[in-house]
Amino acid sequence: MAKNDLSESAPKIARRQVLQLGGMGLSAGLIGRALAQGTQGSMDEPATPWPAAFDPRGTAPTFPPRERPKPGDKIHVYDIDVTIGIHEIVPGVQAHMFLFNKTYPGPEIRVKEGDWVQVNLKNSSPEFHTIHWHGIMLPMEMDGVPLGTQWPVGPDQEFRYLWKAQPTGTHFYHCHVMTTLHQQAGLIGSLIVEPSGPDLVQQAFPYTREYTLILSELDTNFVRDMMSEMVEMGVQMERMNHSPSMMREMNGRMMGWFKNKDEFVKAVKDGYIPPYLAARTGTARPITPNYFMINGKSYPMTDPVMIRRGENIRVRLIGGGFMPHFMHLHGHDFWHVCQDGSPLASPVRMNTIPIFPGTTSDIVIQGTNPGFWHFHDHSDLATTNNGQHPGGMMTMLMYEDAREAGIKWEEVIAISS
Ligand SMILES: [Cu+2]
Repeated sequence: MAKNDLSESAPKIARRQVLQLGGMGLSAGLIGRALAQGTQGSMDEPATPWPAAFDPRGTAPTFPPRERPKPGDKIHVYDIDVTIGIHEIVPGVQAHMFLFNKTYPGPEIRVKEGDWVQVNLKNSSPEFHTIHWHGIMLPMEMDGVPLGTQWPVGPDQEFRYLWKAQPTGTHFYHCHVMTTLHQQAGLIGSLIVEPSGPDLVQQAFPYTREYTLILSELDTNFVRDMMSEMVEMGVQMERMNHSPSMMREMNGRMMGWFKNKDEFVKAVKDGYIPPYLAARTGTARPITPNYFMINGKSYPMTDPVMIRRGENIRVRLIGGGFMPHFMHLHGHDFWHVCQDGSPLASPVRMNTIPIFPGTTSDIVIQGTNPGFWHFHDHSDLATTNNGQHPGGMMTMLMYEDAREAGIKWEEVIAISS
């Protein structure tokens, strides 16, 4: 059984001194031995001193964002197709959603820092889309903001994104058109930029497995209403395509976009009803999420996070929705090691981590307490499915070697049921 040495301070001080003197070669040997002896469970310190120092000058891009690929540069090419499809959140609950390559979340993009990424976005849906590369330092034209830095990509159109992967860390990508529908209803995926040099997290907490958890939420009623409205609008637009006068009327007013504020104010005075006023469609109402998901699934359909005694695992948490979530792990503390991709100046020990919309946090969980442990949003609304507990943004940290550690889950189940 793994030895928990949280309360023993003297041996750890000695170990830190040895590590600092010995450098990486020696520390790797020690880590191996510590694993073999099952003493890796100490939470007090990383395996090596945290190498990241606070550097106030350090936010400049490593590579010039506006440079172009040179002959011989490695380019990763991804084809991403947007369609409308059906996604199942839990058995019996399906929603029509926009999908990147027919999956929710979309396919993971994982490259090394400094590699070129080319994404061929194809729009096979009847709506407009773009892709915003959240956290990436790239040329403005590749940033994916509709009518800000690019024309939205219309039905049957294609757009090629090209950028160099930087900075290192956990990021994500999402459609930037009407995000309350398009991002909520499916268009999101993880984007991992691995360091080209040493991985600071790996050095400090040698980890053997990693997991990416995209946190999001969805109002199935809102999405259903908006999707039906969209299909209806598509029919109208098809008619408009054959009517020059209607096209003129809509010019500059598509999706609530105007050239400037004055024009918008004047239009409202002249009778234009903005979409946020209920009178426009009769369906406008606040969004009330009723499903809370990890990688597109609600509990009990979420995937468990697996660990073994003495193992370090890295968990990348992505705030992919529009609500904050507070991920709490039972029976353990963990280390918060990266925020928005970058290593913290010093790892922070915690048991509940807030994940705000648009942020990413990397944590390292250490296998110090064998068993089966809840890992969930501590904001209770988010642990429901349509108001019913348990459900939602919840998963389990499961020790693969729990039985060897003497945990008899049959007995636990017998006691609790
Ligand atoms: Cu979109």
